[in-house]
Amino acid sequence: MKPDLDAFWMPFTANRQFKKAPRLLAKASGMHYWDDQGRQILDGVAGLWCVNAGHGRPKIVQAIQAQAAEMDFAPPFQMAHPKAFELADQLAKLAPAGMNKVFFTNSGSESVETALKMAIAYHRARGEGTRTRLIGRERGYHGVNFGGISVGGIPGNRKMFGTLLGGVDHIRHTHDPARNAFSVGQPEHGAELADDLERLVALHDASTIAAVIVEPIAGSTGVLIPPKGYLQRLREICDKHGILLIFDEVITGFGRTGSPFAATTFGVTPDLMALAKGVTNGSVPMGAVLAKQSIHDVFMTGPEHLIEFAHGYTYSAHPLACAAGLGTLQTYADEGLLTRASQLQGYFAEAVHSLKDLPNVIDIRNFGLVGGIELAPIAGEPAKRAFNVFLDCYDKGVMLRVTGDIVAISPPLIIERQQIDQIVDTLRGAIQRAA
Ligand code: PXG
Ligand code: PLP
Repeated sequence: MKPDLDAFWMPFTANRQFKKAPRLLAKASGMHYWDDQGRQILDGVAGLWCVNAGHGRPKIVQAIQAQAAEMDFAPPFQMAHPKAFELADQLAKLAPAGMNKVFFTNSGSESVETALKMAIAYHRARGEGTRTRLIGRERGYHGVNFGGISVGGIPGNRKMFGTLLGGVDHIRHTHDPARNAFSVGQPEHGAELADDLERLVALHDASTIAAVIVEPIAGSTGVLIPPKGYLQRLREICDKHGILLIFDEVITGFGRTGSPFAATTFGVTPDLMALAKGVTNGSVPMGAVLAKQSIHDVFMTGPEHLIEFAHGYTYSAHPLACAAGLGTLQTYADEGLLTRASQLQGYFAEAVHSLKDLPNVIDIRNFGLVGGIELAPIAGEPAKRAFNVFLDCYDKGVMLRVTGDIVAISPPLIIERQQIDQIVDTLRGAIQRAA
């Protein structure tokens, strides 16, 4: 029995195309989905970069069920419940040293807005209220709210929505196929692209800049891996000018790069970190911002009965999300999932780079358990070749993501080697058929 598809205006979807040939998922377990016809589909993208421990994990399911029965909701303003503190404590222990304050949100987009507001308010609270400017990066994705699309660097996500947030500028992206195509892991060339921040400092003056926000690895715009030394250089320039560095780790968080966070993998500690997705394994919506103690402490002045940071969501630290988060972190710990990508990345890299000689493959990029395969567009029809590959793979039982003419792979971290082979073999056939 098919539902009536008319009313649901689907997010980031070609609605008319979809409704002519819907792809309906009905069930999920471990590495797989099943569609409404009972067909099994291997999950090559962890749902949407979020189901890092695989689907239907018992500790997460049980935690949500028990919490729903015990207490459905607790107001987060001037009230709280114990699991919020427990989860915050555990996240702080996973985070890079010093990032030990946790502010809960409900999505990556909300985490981004929260981090941007924290950055501006932080400077004001410490007496440098001129630092209001926010710097993003071309090809950045920071969710879909106004702050996020303003610092974001995806023209298609920005152009329909007016003048956006004022006082925003962008540094250059790091994608440089002329020098770095088919790099295995971090590209050699491009650390100097971080110096583009110096250009904006020279233009605007550091005294007007609050923060720079980047994804350590840009996911949504096609898996752009930071060149060797780039993030370190960005950190140095921020420090030199008193600018806060925000890492958007919505995709890179929770084991994707081989350690808990990209910050830990690349050895660069930001001042604020935006998280979501993997914090609950995608099971209940939740996001979080991790902040350095020193940032938090600036707010903790003034009369004690007054609210220090005028921000928060009705569903911040929602009991179901906190329960799911605790079950998720337990599952990651039990199975060593936050470092599993470091063991599999050699095999994964070799597998994805085996697609190198196929027709129209113009670049392959990888790090940890994330891969991007860039295809030459069909003349006059950008994004169509990769979309055809996506549809073909789905038809053959493998779910992937495409953005433009780039195919992204980011499987659950429980993946086995033969499942990596299945993804790559299916993709090989689809790329050949799309020639
Ligand atoms: N920042 C980053 C770096 C993200 O990848 C968000 C913020 C927003 O999170 P929410 O939970 O508000 O969606 C994301 C989300 C894709 C794709 O096609 C990626 C995301 C979302 C939708 C599609 O790669 N990432
Ligand atoms: N709009 C109205 C009218 C509200 O009362 C609220 C919250 O109380 C919101 C929006 C914000 O909702 P949320 O806290 O879920 O982000």
